[in-house]
Amino acid sequence: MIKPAYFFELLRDNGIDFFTGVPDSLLKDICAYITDNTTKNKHIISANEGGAVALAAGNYLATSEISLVYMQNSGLGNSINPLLSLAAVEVYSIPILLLIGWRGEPGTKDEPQHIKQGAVTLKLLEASDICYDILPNDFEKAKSIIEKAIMFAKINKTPYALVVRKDTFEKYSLKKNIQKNEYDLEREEAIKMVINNLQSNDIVIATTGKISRELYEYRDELQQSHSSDFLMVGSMGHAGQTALAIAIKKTKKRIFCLDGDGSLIMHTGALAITGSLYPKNYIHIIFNNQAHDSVGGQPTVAGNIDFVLLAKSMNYKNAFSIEKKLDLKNNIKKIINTEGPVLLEIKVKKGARKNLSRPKKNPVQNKNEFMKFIQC
Ligand SMILES: Cc1ncc(C[n+]2csc(CCOP(=O)(O)OP(=O)(O)O)c2C)c(N)n1
Repeated sequence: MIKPAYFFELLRDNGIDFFTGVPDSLLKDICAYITDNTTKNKHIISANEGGAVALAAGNYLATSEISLVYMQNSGLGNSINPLLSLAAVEVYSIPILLLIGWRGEPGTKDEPQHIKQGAVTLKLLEASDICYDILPNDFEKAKSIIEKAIMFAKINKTPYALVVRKDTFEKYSLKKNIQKNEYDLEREEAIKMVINNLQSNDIVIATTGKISRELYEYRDELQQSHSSDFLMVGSMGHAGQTALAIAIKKTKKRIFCLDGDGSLIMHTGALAITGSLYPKNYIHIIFNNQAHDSVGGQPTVAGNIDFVLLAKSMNYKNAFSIEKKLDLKNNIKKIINTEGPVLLEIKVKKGARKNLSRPKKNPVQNKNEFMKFIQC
């Protein structure tokens, strides 16, 4: 396996001193190493993968230097537009080294949301005329491939991708931002408190990552059905808009979107669309741990956002922020009964249970049961 330190130093020796992207579980060790060993202006965890490509373009325009853009292959879709209409040789011709975590690699076992993406990852790169190599997990073999990739990108002024398989990087634990924040609520506990206050016909749409997994486990623990919950296991950042469309079609039901701060930041503009439609039955709950907790705990910028102000400016009817367990306990009923669209930010600790399982129902079963539930 490749030591993150060796990879990082090799990039630096080859002129890469600007790093940006959205964290990925397969890249969590190298992402953590970059976070720990760069200053704020040299490493930007972007809102989404397209933003990372745009940042890399800006860095090149300002410095003539190539950047590293990292992402999970799930984020390739977000990056395709700026890759093809900004960085491509036919447009502005910008050198970028892409580092892409290959979830769902054919022949490996992975979650359903990664299967299709994994199967078409190389084809998407080929269709986009982006040259790539699969990164060997032996540093000596990887070294020449990395050097060649950077050289190719620089000479041809083009994006070049390194595709990263599972277990390519050696373990490295994030040192910055590891302290649990001061909040007294665990996310899982906060989810339970919300669920305990729902009625049997309420609908829940949950975002990508551990929020959906914790919700799923809690329904099992309560011996409740999962049919009122739609788990957005993929398509990070879009749970709010799926919830919105359901809310405007199912006006007699309350629709709860359980969102994460990383997910919300990924497509924040969607809040304005929700606000513009005034869905009275829409309750948007953000579990803000200021991190991409599900993929290694890399920080988000959510510690500096006033979500109440943000929601109000986006025309949400009501907005609240809670950070104390007791306040949540005492106010949750009242808050979820106020007129929507409502945004509730719950500030929670980073971290999750180590033994958290994954949904046992597949997405199509989830969809079918959910659609049946919401017809009633
Ligand atoms: C488009 C896209 N980019 C990246 C990922 C990888 N990913 C899965 S969950 C996650 C973090 C989500 O963070 P947040 O919404 O704050 O929830 P938390 O994990 O902190 O509960 C990321 C980056 C993804 N699934 N899709």
